[in-house]
Amino acid sequence: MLKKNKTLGEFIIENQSSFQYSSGELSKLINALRLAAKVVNHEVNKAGLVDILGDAGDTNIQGESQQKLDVLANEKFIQTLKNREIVCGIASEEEDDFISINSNDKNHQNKYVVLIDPLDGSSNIDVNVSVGTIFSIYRRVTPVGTPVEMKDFLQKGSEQVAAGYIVYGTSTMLVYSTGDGVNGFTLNPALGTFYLSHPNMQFPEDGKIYSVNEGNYVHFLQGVKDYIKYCQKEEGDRPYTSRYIGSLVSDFHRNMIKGGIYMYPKSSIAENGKLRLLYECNPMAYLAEQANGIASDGFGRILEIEPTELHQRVPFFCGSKNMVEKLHEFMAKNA
Ligand code: AHM
Ligand code: MG
Repeated sequence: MLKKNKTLGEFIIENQSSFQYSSGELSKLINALRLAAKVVNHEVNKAGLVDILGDAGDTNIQGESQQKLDVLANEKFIQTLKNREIVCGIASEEEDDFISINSNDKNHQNKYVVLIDPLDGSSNIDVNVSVGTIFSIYRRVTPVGTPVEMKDFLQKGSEQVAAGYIVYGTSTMLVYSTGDGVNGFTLNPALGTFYLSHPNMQFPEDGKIYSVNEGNYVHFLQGVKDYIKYCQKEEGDRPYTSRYIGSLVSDFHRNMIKGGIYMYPKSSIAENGKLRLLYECNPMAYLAEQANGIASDGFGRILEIEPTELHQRVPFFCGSKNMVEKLHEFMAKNA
């Protein structure tokens, strides 16, 4: 018999009243992201067909030019948020500067800014491996009705009011938190509806999976090298399993369900690692903490870092509590 799961739409309405200062604005914003996610999902799913359709000449007849999917995803999310007039500013991995919305309209009362990585891990698209979208939401710090400023975006991760991701995998899921735990919704592609499939997601306290690009091993700090050797040592429940998709969202998602640690350390070739603080690490760190996990730069909480630039990078370690704490021991001994 079919189980009747709650839809994302129903869930948003039911939970609206529990948001602090709720006016329905945050609910509308999450609804807008839900819509954009479905559009991008459709584009990602047909990625392999683009060349075939292109060969048939369809793209020329319709006057559409082929675009890289990450650029397309960026446009879809920005357009949707602009059209619904639901935010006052957007920052994206794909844009050099932040975008101010209705900046000259004094009647514009929207108070939220969104930071987004529209298609993370997009190098995986060509080889049919899952990718994701990451989003982070803050209340602006400058007065409503005025143009947004850089300081509205450069807020500590601990100030986030919501964050989440969409994973375009074997099934498409939207996972998010508004500060009251993490819930996951799976898309039924036939109906175009997200259903609550993973309520109250939690990182297991222990895990047996470590995810890191080991090709960079020689460039890592000694503390990270020592932790990797610890993971590989035959002792107790070790060696652990190594799993690295190269898509932060997918690696995080698997680790949250099964227990594990994700690492993108700094190295002698990348002094702050690769991942961006504002729209990759902060939202994932917020979700991790909401799900009983830890996210750090190897020494302290990601959510406590004071941002200085829109596209700044930080080392990132995230996952099951006991695994990240063990990593900290090695880092403290041998940074
Ligand atoms: P991107 O934003 O350019 O897609 O880069 C971010 C991605 C993460 O999803 C992934 O974990 C990491 O880069 C993989 O990097 P590497 O190939 O260096 O291991
Ligand atoms: Mg990215």
